[in-house]
Amino acid sequence: MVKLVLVLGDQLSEGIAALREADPACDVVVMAEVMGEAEYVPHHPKKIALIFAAMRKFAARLEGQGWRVVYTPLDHPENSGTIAGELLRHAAAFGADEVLATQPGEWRLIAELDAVPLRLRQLPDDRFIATQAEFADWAKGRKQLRMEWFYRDMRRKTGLLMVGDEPAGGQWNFDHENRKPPPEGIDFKGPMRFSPGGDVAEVLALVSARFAVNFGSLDDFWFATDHEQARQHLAHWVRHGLPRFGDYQDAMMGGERFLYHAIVGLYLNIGLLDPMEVCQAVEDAWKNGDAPINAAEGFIRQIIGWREYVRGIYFLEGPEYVSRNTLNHKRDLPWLYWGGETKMRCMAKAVEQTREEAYAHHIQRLMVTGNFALLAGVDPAQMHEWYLAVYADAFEWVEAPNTIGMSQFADGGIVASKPYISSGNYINKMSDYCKDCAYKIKDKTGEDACPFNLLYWHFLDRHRVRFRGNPRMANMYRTWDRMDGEKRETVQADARRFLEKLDAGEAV
Ligand code: FAD
Ligand code: DLZ
Ligand code: SF4
Repeated sequence: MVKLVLVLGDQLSEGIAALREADPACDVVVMAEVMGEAEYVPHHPKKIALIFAAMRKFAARLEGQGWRVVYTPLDHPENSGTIAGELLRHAAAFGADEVLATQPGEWRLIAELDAVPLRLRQLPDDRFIATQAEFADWAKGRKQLRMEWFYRDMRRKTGLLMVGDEPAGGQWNFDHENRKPPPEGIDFKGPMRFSPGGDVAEVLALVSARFAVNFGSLDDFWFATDHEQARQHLAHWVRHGLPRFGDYQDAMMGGERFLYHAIVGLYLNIGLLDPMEVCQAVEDAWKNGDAPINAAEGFIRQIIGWREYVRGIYFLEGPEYVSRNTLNHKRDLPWLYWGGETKMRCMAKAVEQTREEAYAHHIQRLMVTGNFALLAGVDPAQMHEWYLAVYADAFEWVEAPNTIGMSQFADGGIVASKPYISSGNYINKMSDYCKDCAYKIKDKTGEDACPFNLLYWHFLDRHRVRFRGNPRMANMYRTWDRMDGEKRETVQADARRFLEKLDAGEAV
């Protein structure tokens, strides 16, 4: 009997479990552009275009390999609008009674597939270094799920940057070398850009017509949309960007959107690149003397450490993880996240490039937009939806632990042992934003004081009961407690005034 083989928009890997299990001689691959997936959060138009264009090319690739593919474009007259609907429609058409799927990266869609009234098997997505069971075993009985310990196991498992049983370079982690402030100039011209060919242009026209109201610009679409292009992009970055990736990993510059970052998350997460292939390219560059160890280790840690770790957390913690709100933060997401006017240059720059590129790098996400939301007490669920919508690399399994856990501390400290908060000082040290900002970074109180300076103390003060005993935060509280009482009251009053303006929708 014919089986249907579901391939989702972020499962564009030839070796994906459902395809491995299927028989090209008789089974039918189902791929569908559906409003259900495109609309459940208001995805950035560039993200939708990337996924649709890459899906179309992947479908053609599978056909070239002899698969029978039924592909539903978004504007197909019989498009049912959901993945489940498309499976049912094609099951009836082909007389299929069984569906092979690879487990989606989101609980919502896992549940949707479970509810399809067909015999449907969800096979484990094994495009990762660690299985979900392996992560659960590692986590069992541990008081703290420290990424660093998990990462070391992944180094041993993959053999990446290992010399026998020892870490290459004599250390597991070179992070302390990867915190340089912004350099004078950047000698890397940024990611490889691909001009959209006819098929991609068609997708751009469709997305432009159907998602015109979504936040995000579709202009200058340059993403790779197939495996060959993604590999060219990777080779280009390994040669020109990797050598200084480590040094300036945390730096931020108003005129440089990409610095030395790899911009590979979007390709890895939809299957155009494979995590081991990416790490091996980086390890080879280090072995050949083309990249220093701090760059190679720093990068490989992100992929086999952080990326695998957050996936483990997502599946370990279950579907309700995304609604956690340990700090009971309730403020609505300020309009400035959708492009509303703001005088804060760091926020304006991060949001501007998010709108134009569907990209911001890690420190912009964590220490600018994430930090501001945490300090201001924004509802983490609304932050989660925002991050999931606006970044081309955003899929819930990777986005949610980063937002709910690492950035907003809404999981109570599973991912982060203390909240990632900072005053304006950190942003000033790591960026060139502050010198051209309407606010004064050195001012701690008053109309012109950097809002991060005000809100930092406001956060610590309002969460004193929870965090006072955290040894990693004791210094912060000592500094606050040593401050003159009148000054403390002024800081609090100024912070409250700032939040009132924010809530009133004023341009802050
Ligand atoms: P680089 O800086 O060049 O790093 C290389 C790769 O390492 C990334 O592509 C990614 O695959 C991996 N990586 C690095 N840090 C992390 C991390 N913390 N978690 C998982 N993988 C990591 N990453 C996503 O892939 N999708 C998301 O939806 C996402 N949402 C985030 C939300 C918040 C609030 C924060 C703080 C971080 C988020 N990240 C997310 C992690 C990180 O910011 C991005 O992976 C990175 O910015 C992507 O850019 P890049 O490809 O240039 O990465
Ligand atoms: C994100 C996304 C979008 C925008 N559109 C589609 C689509 O039309 N068809 C599809 O198969 N997948 C799409 N995706 C990816 C899914 O939402 C993704 O598989 C889940 O979020 C799980 O990671
Ligand atoms: Fe951001 Fe404050 Fe610096 Fe302005 S002064 S850019 S608000 S950190």
